Amino acid sequence: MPELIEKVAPTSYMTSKCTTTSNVGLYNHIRGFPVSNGETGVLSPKVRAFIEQSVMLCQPEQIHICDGSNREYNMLLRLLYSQGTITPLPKYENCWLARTNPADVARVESKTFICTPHREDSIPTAKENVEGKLGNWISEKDMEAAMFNRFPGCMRGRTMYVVPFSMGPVGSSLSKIGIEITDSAYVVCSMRIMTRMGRAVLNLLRDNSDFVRCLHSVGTPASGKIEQPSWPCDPERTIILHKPASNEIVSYGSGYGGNSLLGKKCFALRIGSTIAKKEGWLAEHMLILGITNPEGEKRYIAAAFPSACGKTNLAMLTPSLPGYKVECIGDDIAWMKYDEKGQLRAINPENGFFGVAPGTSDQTNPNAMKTIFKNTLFTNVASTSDGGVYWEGMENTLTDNISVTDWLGKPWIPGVSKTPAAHPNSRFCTPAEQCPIIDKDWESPDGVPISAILFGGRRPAGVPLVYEAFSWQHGIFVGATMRSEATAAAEHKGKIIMNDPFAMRPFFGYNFGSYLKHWLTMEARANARGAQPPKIFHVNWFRKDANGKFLWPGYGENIRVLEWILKRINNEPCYEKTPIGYIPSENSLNTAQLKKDINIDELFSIPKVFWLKEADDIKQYFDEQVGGDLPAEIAHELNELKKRIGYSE
Ligand code: GTP
Ligand code: SPV
Ligand code: MN
Repeated sequence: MPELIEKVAPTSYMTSKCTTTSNVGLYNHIRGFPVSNGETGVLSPKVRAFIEQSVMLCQPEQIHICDGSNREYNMLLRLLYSQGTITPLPKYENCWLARTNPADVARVESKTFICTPHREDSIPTAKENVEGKLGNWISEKDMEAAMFNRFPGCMRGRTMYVVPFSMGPVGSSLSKIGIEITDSAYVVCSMRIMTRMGRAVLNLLRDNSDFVRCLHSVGTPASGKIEQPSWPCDPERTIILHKPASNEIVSYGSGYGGNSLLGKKCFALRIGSTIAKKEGWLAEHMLILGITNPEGEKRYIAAAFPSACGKTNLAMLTPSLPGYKVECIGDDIAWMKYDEKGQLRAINPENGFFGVAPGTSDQTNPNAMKTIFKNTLFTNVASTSDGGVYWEGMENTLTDNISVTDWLGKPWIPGVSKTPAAHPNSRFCTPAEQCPIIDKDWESPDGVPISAILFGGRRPAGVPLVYEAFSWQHGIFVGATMRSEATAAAEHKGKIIMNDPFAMRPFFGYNFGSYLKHWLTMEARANARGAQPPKIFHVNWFRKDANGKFLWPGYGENIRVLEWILKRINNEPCYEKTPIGYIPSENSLNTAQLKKDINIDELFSIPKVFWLKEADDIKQYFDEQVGGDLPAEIAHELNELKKRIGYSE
């Protein structure tokens, strides 16, 4: 039983509010703190202990145990409205807009830590005098100190919500349970959309089984002054801590997305990847889609692209090619495990989409547009005078009689205002079941069979539209060497090209070198069951021409790339070998009815000078960032790549 919170709360804080220890009021108090909602009688000893410890540490005004009902959701929306956190969007059905404190708009990777006994359990050993970029480690002592400096009394005057949630369908053998304790009603409402939340989950825990302990507070600045009472936060002291050994997550200071909806990146990826390593499966930053070809053959594909690089869009793609059908299982996270036949199967552990708003339109992602205009919480988008939302990409929805208010609440004039109307990381939080192309098996407890894994990113130069890895091991090298332009999803500024292996750089729960070794074992796991692992591909929708224009139209046209991938899954000989992998052979990528000015040759060119430099950069990255933790197989793949591109030292 983890005792971290108990340890952090010194005895002086451990005094309960009520002076009597009798059972009087057992059903409406926990350690003397009033319970405003929920029965305490159904709490298992472990759940009760977690609440008791958190209550005594955080000293809330009252405790609300969430049941997940509509009544509760509506009550919390009313509360958020009365506090000025959200405003209604009367143009749509049950949609709301939250404007955050402008200092709390994205994940904060520099303040995210993994706590293990030894640094090398969490992160690779970077070269001397080089800043490690593959995660941050914190010692147990420092984690305790960080908590002690922030949490005692942090919920005074606030309600503490207890949010029992399931990642994956309630009761599925692939699902995992967590409890998030938070002082943010916005977080509760978002968790209700993004996870299966409420009484059914508490009931599952009645056998006193374990769960992931998630403690969250939006915090209060050390000065005591809350800048924006409608969005309390403490950006200066924001910290996100994970302790895989005891399945604990502690997050302080931010109410935004991946910082505060702890089921998502913290649990499903960081803690999830450590559990997956132990249990022999994979927890990945991947969308899952189903694709049916005109002959009626259906395959499922998983794809890892870094944050804000196109997962939601690909997961809901509207094919431009006739006869194809795409269905969506998930847009952000995949948990994948082999079945007894050696078939990799994936579930989406989430229940909703927390998707990037800007760029979403009837032209780019019509299925998202059909999903998000009911029961949706928007954050940091712009609003319109007719009670709707607006963001970059929705230009053609504006008419002369409609005025726009930007994400900061200021008037915004199209063509005149110099700043974006919506924050580039503004998001919609919407129920997955509302997606018109949600797959009929999206909640299947057994998951769906995965036939191919895609890696990709924003590569403005040098990287072709698609290539196939030569082998599983080469595919892991391709994942390990992924790079992409930075986006607004985290605090990085500018469009620098960053390494983002497996699109997991901000989300590894353990040493990246061990992660690669774990991936390498997945081939033998399939072989041991008489099967092969899925084929691996790399895609790049973002290559640009000399004028900085995208070479590829992307979005619905990406079906052409998926079609070629389907043919390769069926082992059609529609490829040619290049130094970096297999690309479509002449005429095997369907370009019928594509706009004439698309330069396919440039899209697929593999410039030697570029790849020589890329190989150098990869070598430097591995040497500086991964060092002795790099598996020999991956170092070997780099040497093989160098040989193929004609590298001489
Ligand atoms: P996270 O939720 O942060 O993990 O991101 P995501 O990978 O789901 O990204 P998303 O699909 O929301 O895309 C982010 C941005 O990329 C949006 O502004 C899209 O319009 C843009 N985008 C997506 N697909 C394409 C494409 O095929 N071509 C181009 N040019 N842009 C795209
Ligand atoms: C990402 O940044 O990859 C997201 C959004 O999916 S957040 O939930 O904020 O992490
Ligand atoms: Mn994501």
